[in-house]
Amino acid sequence: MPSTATTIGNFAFDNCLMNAAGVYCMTREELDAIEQSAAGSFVTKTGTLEERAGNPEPRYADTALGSINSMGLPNMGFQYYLDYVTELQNQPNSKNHFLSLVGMSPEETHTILKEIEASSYQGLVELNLSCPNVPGKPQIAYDFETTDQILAEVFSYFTKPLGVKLPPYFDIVHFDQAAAVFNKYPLVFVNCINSIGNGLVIEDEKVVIKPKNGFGGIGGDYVKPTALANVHAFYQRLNPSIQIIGTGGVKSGRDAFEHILCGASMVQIGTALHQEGPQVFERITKELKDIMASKGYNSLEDFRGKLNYID
Ligand code: RRO
Repeated sequence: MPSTATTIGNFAFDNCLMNAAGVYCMTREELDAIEQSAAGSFVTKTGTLEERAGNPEPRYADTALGSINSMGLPNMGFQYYLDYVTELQNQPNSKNHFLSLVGMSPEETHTILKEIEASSYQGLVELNLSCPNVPGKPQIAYDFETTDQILAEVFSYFTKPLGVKLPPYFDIVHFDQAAAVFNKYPLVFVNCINSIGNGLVIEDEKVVIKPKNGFGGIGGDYVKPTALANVHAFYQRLNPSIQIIGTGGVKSGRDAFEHILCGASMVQIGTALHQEGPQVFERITKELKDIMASKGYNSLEDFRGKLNYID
């Protein structure tokens, strides 16, 4: 039987599939459901310094080809999630986890990261540089200078394992510029991609979500080619010590296989998890193992990053 086990930094996971931040991760109850599922890990909803209610509803809609959301960073405050992952890490046989966070300003981000640094949490941390839905706040990682400044400051005091959640890039020059910034720092991983920001879905001559007159982050089938391109572009450009987490358009074993083929060490499921529930992990794990078995692959290392080109 092939294994879908993987590692990120010094952390081992029995399965490479997990939730994408924002889906099934707002409360302990939702996180528990992922913990009890076939997923190899969970990531918490991105936490801010203070609790946030987020944008007005309706703020998420499923569509035939995926989803659109403008949640607006609703969360219980980072301390809620920090307490939970710290509690779990002290339990025998607990999975390893990812704690996601961002401040509403660079100062707030540093305040949060300093508290995590001082805490007893020893797991992975994901800094979300790509929320597309807070009115008036651009996606941080589209501004390379600000991203560079934030990371320089962060690594002056932060010593725990840290990765970043990235927005999709759409230009080869931007892949080059972004990779040059990330390669300056001891990041453990980059996670590609967050939703494609500021799409618009219309039904019956009307937008389907309320915030920002219907503009929101796009996920699901629409985004898979963009996600695969970002995973592979960073796999080609980043120092080998910086691993890639692949997120975007995964609803089958084949989709997960393709992310790994592009270089992903772990694969996250967002829209499909929202639509299908935590059972999705068992189904996609089986589909991925079936594909691996049919090709004679026993582990992810047998095909990770080994995308074939046309001569
Ligand atoms: O909460 C959100 O609106 C949200 C966030 Br923080 C994010 O990173 N990505 C997204 O699609 N929605």
